[in-house]
Amino acid sequence: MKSTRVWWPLAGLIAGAVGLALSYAAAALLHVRDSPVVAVAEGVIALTPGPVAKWAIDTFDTSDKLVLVVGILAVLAVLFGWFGLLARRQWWAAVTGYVVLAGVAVVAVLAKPTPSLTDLAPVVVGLLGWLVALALLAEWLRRWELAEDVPGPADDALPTRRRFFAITGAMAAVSVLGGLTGRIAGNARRKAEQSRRLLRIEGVTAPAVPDGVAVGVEGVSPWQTPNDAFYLIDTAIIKPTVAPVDWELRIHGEVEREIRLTFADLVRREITQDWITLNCVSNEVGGDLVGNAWWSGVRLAAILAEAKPLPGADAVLQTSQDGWTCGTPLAALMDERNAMLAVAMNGEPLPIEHGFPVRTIVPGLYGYVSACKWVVDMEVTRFEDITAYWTDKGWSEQGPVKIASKIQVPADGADVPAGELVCAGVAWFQHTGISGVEVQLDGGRWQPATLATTPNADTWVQWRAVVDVTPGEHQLRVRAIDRDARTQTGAVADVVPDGATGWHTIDVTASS
Ligand SMILES: Nc1nc2c(c(=O)[nH]1)N[C@H]1C(S)=C(S)[C@@H](COP(=O)(O)O)O[C@H]1N2
Ligand SMILES: [Mo]
Repeated sequence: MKSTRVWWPLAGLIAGAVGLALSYAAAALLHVRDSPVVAVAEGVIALTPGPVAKWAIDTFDTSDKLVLVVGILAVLAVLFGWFGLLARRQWWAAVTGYVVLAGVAVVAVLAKPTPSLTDLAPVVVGLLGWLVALALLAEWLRRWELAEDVPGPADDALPTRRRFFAITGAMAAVSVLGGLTGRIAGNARRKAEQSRRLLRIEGVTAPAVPDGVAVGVEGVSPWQTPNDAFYLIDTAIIKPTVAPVDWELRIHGEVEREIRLTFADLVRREITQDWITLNCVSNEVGGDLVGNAWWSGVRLAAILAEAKPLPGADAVLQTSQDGWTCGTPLAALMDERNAMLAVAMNGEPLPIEHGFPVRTIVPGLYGYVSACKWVVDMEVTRFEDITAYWTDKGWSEQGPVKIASKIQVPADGADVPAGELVCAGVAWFQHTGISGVEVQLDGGRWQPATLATTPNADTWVQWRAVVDVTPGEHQLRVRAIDRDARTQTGAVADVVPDGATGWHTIDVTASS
């Protein structure tokens, strides 16, 4: 076997790294939000069928979407090695491989909302990087092979071998430099962070947690969820970084008057503020995809009234800067509830992850049909004429929240002392409100819990109850009652298509 043999896949791998690094640097320098690899990863997310998406939401922390990027890089590494092997005898096969990969990236980039020619430049740079790097490496590998073929002392091959290694080193350096350039130039995030830090919005006040909202049991979610503890759900790997000066919202479609709002236009209007609990349709019974914050923003009812929706319109198709969509009932945006274009969360400008500079918040609707982060477009339309991101994956067109309750203390599976056992947790049914919570021990009689207070019907409520447990194993259940005196159903439903139902049930072991 030729000693050059193992170097072909390595050359392919290094050429691959050069192309990726250069395209990453180009994306950063040209302010393209997604490098081609990230665009492909987001394309994979967009094409993921509903059941797989549900599994991924349950299985991974949503901030772990980088796993997908790493997976794509691993697949690429294998392909690059193979292309290197191919290049030895069939140069055109290797070139075809790179062109096909670039083609996949082009499709992913063009699938993004409002793609431009600039967005394609990183792909072109990457393809050129691959071809030039592989051509150079292959050239010197071939010379090395030829030198080895010449009969005589083996050291005849030494100069070409050295040359090949020098080029390999140079290519590796180019990859590292490209990567560093991308890191340093990719400062869109830093700029957005800076504009966020400097932003002061008149009328936004710090939250003051109302008296009496806590039952005072350790282990229950704090009534106000801090921003950095608030759950995160979105389809973006690289979060949109929109500076307020660059933000504009277009309201159009079936309206008498199209409206365009800049950030300055928006915050010049009257600011509304409220405590609102937001939750995700993908939250399992007992799950954590729910949080409560002090939201500040501008009421959508007033803005939409100025746009004057035409008779027959019943939906608003919202689109985010990264192309995510949701269909929201027009009525929920225009009735008396505090549906808003939110600009602040817990008294601070929205964190970038939560939709900076502007997102929608609608009390009483699941996030997937209402809470559009980085919102830039609202089309007044009809449900019969649209589909949206999650409805395309099998979720329901309408997503009113369902009544829910959970036990947080004691924890499921806990060992507890026998005797009087303090149980506590939260319950929510935004915009209808909770009037009671009941707990049940071992399938017995439902016992009323004590409720803390709430400032409105749009937030969760903490509850507390005491049950008497004998030594041994026990089962605890909770259910809530809404302000219209309807009791939460015990019928079990999956999160798909429109939210889970069933009583949260836990097991504990008591000992004396
Ligand atoms: N742009 C955008 N907005 C989005 C989503 C998204 O994927 N992209 N996910 C929605 C869903 S399913 C939920 S539950 C809420 C979650 O908001 P949070 O991440 O601020 O908690 O955002 C909604 N808004
Ligand atoms: Mo969600």
